[in-house]
Amino acid sequence: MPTAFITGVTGQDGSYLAELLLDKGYRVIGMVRRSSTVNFERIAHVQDRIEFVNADLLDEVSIIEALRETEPDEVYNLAAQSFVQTSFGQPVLTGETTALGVTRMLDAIRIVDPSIRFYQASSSEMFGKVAEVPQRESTPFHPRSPYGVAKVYGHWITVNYRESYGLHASSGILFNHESPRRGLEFVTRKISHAAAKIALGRADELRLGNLDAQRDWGFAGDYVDAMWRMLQQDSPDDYVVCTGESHSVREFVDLAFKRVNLDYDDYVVVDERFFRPAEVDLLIGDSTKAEDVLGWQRRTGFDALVADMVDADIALLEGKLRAIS
Ligand code: NAP
Ligand code: G4F
Repeated sequence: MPTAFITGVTGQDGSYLAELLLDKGYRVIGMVRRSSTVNFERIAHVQDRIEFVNADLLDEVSIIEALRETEPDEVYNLAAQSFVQTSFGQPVLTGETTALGVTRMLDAIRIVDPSIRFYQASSSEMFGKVAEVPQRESTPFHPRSPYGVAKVYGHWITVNYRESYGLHASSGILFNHESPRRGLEFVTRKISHAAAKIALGRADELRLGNLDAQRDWGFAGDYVDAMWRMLQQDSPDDYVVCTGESHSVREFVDLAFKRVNLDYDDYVVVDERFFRPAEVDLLIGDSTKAEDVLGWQRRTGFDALVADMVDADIALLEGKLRAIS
């Protein structure tokens, strides 16, 4: 039974990845940082099958100890300060966690057991002010936020440890992926949750920023399969994972409100507070390499994703779901 070690196991992707690996028969270790309350909402349904170990991306000794104690075969580094808007207000913390945190993980692996296979959660946000359309593995990076800059660092330090120390370290350049478990501050979940609240008469407006931004949105449950496939390859490499379709925030909000038979124009207010100092206007990826080499395919389309998110938020608000899992 192989052992997988997941950082960020309490996050959206960590919860889907833990499910996938448990289903495959892995022993799953979840690295969690200390907090004053338990935040296991997304993994409550599989919590009894995960072994938890305390460590923090900001503290390399704690990571070394956690790896020594649990002896994993594969490490999936999903932990990060992952919200772009926050990275403008907390750029140093974002750099410490999202950039240097990757070095701490890689260094801990180098010290404890360099045969451990490593996955780094890179991001389409690295393409930023895009140099070509669609974006692929060879597209140059031009990040537009402290988060994007930190992810570029994390990406290149992963490549560097692969080249310098021969680590089996791969980087998944994942485009936006969403689900009913998405954090409430991200635009898709903010919209699905608000559409559900308004439909149930518990809110009467939704304040958003740039409605014209375009993203290549997929379903998180489909994307964690690509992470696992990367670590099963003989050689480490970098892969773009995306749908190859782009939609605007306006299209997402339109579809979400239509799902509850409402017109978004009656409820959406554009609010300057949600605009960013620098924006990524358009993301659309080309995942040919992941499809050809990994045999990866996405299963969920855009319309189904929006419908699932709105339906899950309605069920949550009506008390039919205790938590989104
Ligand atoms: P998420 O829901 O925000 O989860 C982030 C996770 O990181 C949480 O479990 C959080 O723990 C943990 N974390 C934060 N700071 C930490 C620290 N100092 N030490 C240990 N753990 C820490 O993010 P996600 O959407 O699942 O994304 C997973 C990864 O993929 C992230 O690296 C993100 O940047 C990257 N990514 C995401 C997307 C996307 O569209 N979702 C696209 C490309 C790349 P707490 O629960 O304790 O806060
Ligand atoms: O949902 P978002 O906050 O996601 P963003 O910035 O694309 O970042 C996400 O995807 C990245 C992959 O490309 C990940 F690496 C990252 O960790 C994260 O998961 O914003 C999407 C778009 C932006 O253009 C934003 O300006 O929606 C626009 N937007 C418009 N109104 C809004 C809002 N975003 C948020 N969060 N809130 C709004 O009210």
